Amino acid sequence: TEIADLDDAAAGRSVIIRGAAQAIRPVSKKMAFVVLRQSMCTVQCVLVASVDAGVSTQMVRFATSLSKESIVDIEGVVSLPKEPLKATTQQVEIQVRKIYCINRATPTLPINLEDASRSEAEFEKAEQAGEKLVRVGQDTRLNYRAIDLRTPSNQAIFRIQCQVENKFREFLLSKNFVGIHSPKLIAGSSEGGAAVFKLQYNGQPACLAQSPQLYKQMAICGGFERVFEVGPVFRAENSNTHRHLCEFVGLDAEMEIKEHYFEVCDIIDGLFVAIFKHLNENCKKELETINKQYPFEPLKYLEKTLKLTYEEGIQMLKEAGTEIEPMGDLNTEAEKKLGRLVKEKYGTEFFILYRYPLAVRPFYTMPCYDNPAYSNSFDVFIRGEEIISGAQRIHTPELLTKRATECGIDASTIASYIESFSILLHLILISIYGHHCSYGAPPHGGFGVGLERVVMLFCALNNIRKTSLFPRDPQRLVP
Ligand code: ATP
Ligand code: AMO
Repeated sequence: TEIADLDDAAAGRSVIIRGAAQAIRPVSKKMAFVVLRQSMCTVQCVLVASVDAGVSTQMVRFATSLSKESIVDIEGVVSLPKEPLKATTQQVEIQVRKIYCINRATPTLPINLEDASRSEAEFEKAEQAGEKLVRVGQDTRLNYRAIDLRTPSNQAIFRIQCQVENKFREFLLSKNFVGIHSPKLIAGSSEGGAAVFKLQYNGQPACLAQSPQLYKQMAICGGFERVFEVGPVFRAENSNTHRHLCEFVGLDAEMEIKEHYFEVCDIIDGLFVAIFKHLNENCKKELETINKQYPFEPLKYLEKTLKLTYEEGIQMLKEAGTEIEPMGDLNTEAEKKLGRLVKEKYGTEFFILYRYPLAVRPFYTMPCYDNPAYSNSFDVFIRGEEIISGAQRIHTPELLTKRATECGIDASTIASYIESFSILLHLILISIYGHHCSYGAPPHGGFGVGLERVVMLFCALNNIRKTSLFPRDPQRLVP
C-alpha cells in the first residue's frame, strides 16, 4: 500500500505498508505510536496491546526499541482519528496488528531528520520556549546527502526538478524540436574564458564541455532546424557563490530563425509560462511541502513575458541611483536590484533583458545589424537572478573567425565548428543537388538554461546546492 493513497475512504481496510520509522513515541507499556514515512507522505501507526487484536506487550516493546529510520513492514487496519493529526501528512491512522523490522538503522544517525525538516520559524519558536533543537548545517547535510534527501522538502524539490525537465522536453517536442546528445569530451573551450576542466584524451589535451553550444549549432548546420539537449555542463568555477556549481544540468535549445531572433524569445515565453503553470497546477503538494520548510511567495509572472532592452534596464538602475560601467555587464547586485525595480513597475519577477553590448557576450554572438556595438542577445531573469542566456549566432565563417580571434580564442581549436558554416560547402552542395541544401548555415539562435537555477529561483531557495542532488562545487567532489 502507498501511504499517499490512505485517505478517509480507506477506513476499515487491511493494509501492509513498508516505510521508514521516522518517529517512535512510547506512551505506556501497552501503547506506542510509530510514524511511518514514504517519500513526502507520513502516517501515524498505533500499537495497543490487546488480546482481541493479537497485539502483545512484547510487540509494543519491540516497536519502541526500534531505532529511527529503520525500515519496517506494518500490517494493520486503517481507522479515522478522533482528532485532526498535526504531525503527519495523512489524516488516518493504522491500527497495527503486526510489525516486522526489515533493516535496523544505526541508533545514532548523523542527521536527525525531524530537525533537518524544520523551518527557521519552528527553530525560533522552539528556542523562545527554551527547547534545545539542533540546526543541521549545509555541510553536514551534503556530507550525508543520502539521509538528508529523505526530508519532505528535498523529496519535493527533486520532484519539481523532474517536472521542469519533463515539461521542457514535452513543450519543445510539441514545437518540432529534436532531442540530441552532444559530446562532453571536447577539444577546446566553447564559451571562451578560463572556466574549463582540462584533461588528457589519449595523449591529446582536451576538456569537459562548458556547454553544448558549438555542437547544437553544428546540428543546425546538419539540417535539424530545431534541436534541444538536456545534459551535464562543466564549469571550473573557482569561487563559492550561492548560484554557481562546477557541474550543472543544462537545458539547451537551438533553432533556425526565419525573420528575427525574437522567435527564440517567443519560444522561451511559451515554454516558461507553460512550466510555471504546470508547476502551480500539478505540483501543489510538492510546492506546499517546500513552503512548509522554506516559506516563499509564488512567482509573479505575466501571460506574455516582459521584454526590456539592456539600455532600458540600465536607465531604470540609473534613476534608482545605481550606475553601471558604460557598456558593461550587470553584476549580481545590479541584477537583483533591477529585478526589484521591474517587479515594482511591471508586476513581474520573470523577464527578458535583450540587446546587450557585444563586448560582454561570447564570440559566437551576432552583432546588431543597426549598431554592432550591441548584439542580438538576451538574458532571462527570475527574481533578479539569471536563469537563461541566449542569442542569435553568427552564421558566416569569416565573421566567426574574426570574432573568435578578437575574443582571444585560437580559431584552430574550433576549426571544425567554423568549417560547418562554410559558404563554399553550401554552394558546392547547391550546385550538386540544385536546390537549397541544409549543409549551409541558416540564420539561427538559441538559449541555455540552468536547471538547478530554475528550481532554486522558482521556489526562492537561497542556495543552488539545495537543488542539486549531489552538488559539485569548488570544494566538493564526494559524495
Ligand atoms: P554565466 O556565467 O553562465 O553567464 P552568471 O550568472 O555567472 O552565469 P555572468 O553574466 O557571467 O552570469 O555573471 C554575472 C555576475 O555574476 C558577474 O558580473 C559577477 O558579479 C558574478 N559572477 C559570475 N560568475 C561568478 C563566479 N564564478 N563567482 C563569483 N561571482 C560570479
Ligand atoms: P551561460 O554561460 O550563461 O550561457 O549559461 C547558461 C545558463 O546556465 C546556468 N549556469 C549555471 N548554473 C549553475 N552553475 C554554474 N556555474 C552556471 N553557469 C551557468 C545559468 C545560465 O543562465 N552557451 C550559452 C547559452 C546559449 O547562448 O545558448 C551559455 O552557456 O542558468
